[in-house]
Amino acid sequence: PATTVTASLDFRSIDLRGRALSLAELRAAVPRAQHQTVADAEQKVLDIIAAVRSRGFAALGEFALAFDGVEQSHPRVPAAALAEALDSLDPAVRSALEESISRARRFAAAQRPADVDVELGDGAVVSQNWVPVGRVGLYVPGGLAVYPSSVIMNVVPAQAAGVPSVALASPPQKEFGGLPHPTILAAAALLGIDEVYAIGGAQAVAAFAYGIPGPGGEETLEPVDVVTGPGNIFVATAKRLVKGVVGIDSEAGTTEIAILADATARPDLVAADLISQAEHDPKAASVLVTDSAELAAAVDAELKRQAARTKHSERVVTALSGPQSGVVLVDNLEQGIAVCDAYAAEHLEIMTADAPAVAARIRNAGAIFVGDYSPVSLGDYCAGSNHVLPTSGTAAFSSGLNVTTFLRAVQLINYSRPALEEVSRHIVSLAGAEDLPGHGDAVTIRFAGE
Ligand code: HSO
Ligand code: ZN
Repeated sequence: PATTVTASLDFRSIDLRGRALSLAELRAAVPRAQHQTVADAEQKVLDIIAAVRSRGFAALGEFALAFDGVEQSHPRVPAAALAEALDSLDPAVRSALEESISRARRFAAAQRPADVDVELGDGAVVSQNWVPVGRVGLYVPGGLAVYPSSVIMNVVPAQAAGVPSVALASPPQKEFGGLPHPTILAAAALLGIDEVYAIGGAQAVAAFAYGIPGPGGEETLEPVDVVTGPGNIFVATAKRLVKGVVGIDSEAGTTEIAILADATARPDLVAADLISQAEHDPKAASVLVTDSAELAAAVDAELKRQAARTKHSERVVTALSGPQSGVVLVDNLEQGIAVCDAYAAEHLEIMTADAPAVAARIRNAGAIFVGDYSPVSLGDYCAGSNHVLPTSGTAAFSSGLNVTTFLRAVQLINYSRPALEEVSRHIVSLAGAEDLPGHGDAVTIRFAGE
């Protein structure tokens, strides 16, 4: 019953007031989950990768039987199954997905960086062109968390980047006749993805990274250049192991929300937003940073009230009571900003007076949600922004999924004869200084005999 659950809600408090802390001390002070080690998963995943590489589709069939309980002759999802999933999609969900796709596409299209041409001297032209990768493989988890919204978040920036080939894999589901979950298939169909496979976890990552060679058609699964998508520990380990063979997006960890709020914030909204991300996982992190002890107390009361009523109460209470969650009390907004930068949240909400001005002062966050009407759930589904964001403090050096994830900056060098001649003596000098005279000769040979 709800009362027992909320009685045990313990949103811990970390009081940093009156303390001048270095960055290292701040990082140690903010609530943060302990990372589990992946050593266990590693050997299993290495075996899976080796099996997929040596025995291809036959190995995939064995894994489908062993892990998913499904007899599978071939993992490719037939076009008719994609069309059928779209036809049977609930109309309200379909129109929500369409709105989400349309906003994400408009924003992604605008992200494409401009190519540049610079003439550094007469006839000395260097350019930088943004070129999409050739092929992307997206893994979508099955099981408990079925997130068609994540299909959109992964596919839209790849398509906007101009990636010519996008494939998707999701585990075969026994209850859906060995196909991936129908809402995943429907989302793929809405996005115009027709290459979909019923392959689970680490074996999907392996199949994408190395491809499955064959004579062509369905007997071949072409390798990709980039693998993206969330997943469990096996998927994360597989992505880490194939990194370098292919590019990967960041290893998405358990979701996090931090809220920077002052006395002007509404405790009911703060609590609802902390709960919304705690709902994902008992290990999810919900952190409030505030200079108002009154707000902290009011949010604590609201959390107890709302957590008792929410559908996934137990999971929410566990997440809010964990060592990864809590309220951080600070002296003022200045210190609050320093705490938020040290924490580098996946999602950071600003609920203060003049929220846009405060948001402008934040350096580290995966995405920043400004003011009372920009909750994280908006960004999860329908803002137009991307919900695949760096977690566990990695926002300090990395970005969420966006169009540039799927682009490379290729530089072009195009000098004329006189333009090369103008810098030739510098090349010869530097080649000499590096004891690489062949480098200099490769220039002077072009002007020999004059
Ligand atoms: N908040 C999650 C994304 C998500 N929420 C998917 C709902 N569905 C990580 O950013
Ligand atoms: Zn979410």
